[in-house]
Amino acid sequence: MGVRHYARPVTDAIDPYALANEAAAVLTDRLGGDRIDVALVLGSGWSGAAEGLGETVVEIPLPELPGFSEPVVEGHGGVVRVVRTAAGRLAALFTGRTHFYEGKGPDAVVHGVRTAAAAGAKRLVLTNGCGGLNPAWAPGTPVLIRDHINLTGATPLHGATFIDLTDAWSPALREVARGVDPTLDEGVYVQFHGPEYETPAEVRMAGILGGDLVGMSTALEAIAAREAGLELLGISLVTNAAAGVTGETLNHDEVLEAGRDAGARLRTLLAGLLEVL
Ligand code: 8IG
Repeated sequence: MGVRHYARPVTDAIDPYALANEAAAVLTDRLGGDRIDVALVLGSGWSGAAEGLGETVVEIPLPELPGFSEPVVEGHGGVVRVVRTAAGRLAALFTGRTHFYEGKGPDAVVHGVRTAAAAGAKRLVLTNGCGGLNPAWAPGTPVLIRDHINLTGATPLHGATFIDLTDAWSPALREVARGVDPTLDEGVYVQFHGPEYETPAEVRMAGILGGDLVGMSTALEAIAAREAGLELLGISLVTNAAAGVTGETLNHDEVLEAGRDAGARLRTLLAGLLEVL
């Protein structure tokens, strides 16, 4: 390991990787020294899907771990719950994520991912709520992320860290997911800065660029996950047709509602995944 050089100054003078190690140390300490096997980040509409995934070992409010702050979006829980899965593995479920639009920077956005990796996770499931470009995806439809387009202009990487993103979204894990639910479609996720939803023209642009799903998370986390060597699976819950696709207007309530309506399907999907991940 050489000295890490920063292209951007870490303004709070804290090494984000060291901070993730600290958070992981607190987490594994609470697990009696055990390390986790897999981590899941539960996005908009997904928190209900985390029920019944295993026996809770510990549940820690994220602000109790170094480097995390209180999430700002209603419907985001802000805890890490570690469950023992039916397969006997330890899964860390993160509810409540820090979004790029909060302005705390990419390191804050990916802190949970780095913490999960530092706590021993080898596999990561990123979920989100998003807008769908395909009119066939009714609100409440989960879609596997095949690839992403990062339109934030930002990266969680520091310096000349060249990370390969070919197959960043593991084809093998997508195959596993389709084994659990053969009806799952795939799509390309486009991360916008947010917090405003897209204009219809921006949604058309995303489609021209090859996107199928539009959202405000996940791509930056995916980059950090690949830097950390995590095997990555992504599932987007289409909570609304993207702006202009149907002519309906968008609001956050329908996001929460789509999650509630899709709850049973998402729970079954995550439970099935955790039997094999
Ligand atoms: I939930 O339509 C959810 N999140 N950018 N666009 C973007 N983010 C979203 C959307 C959407 N729906």
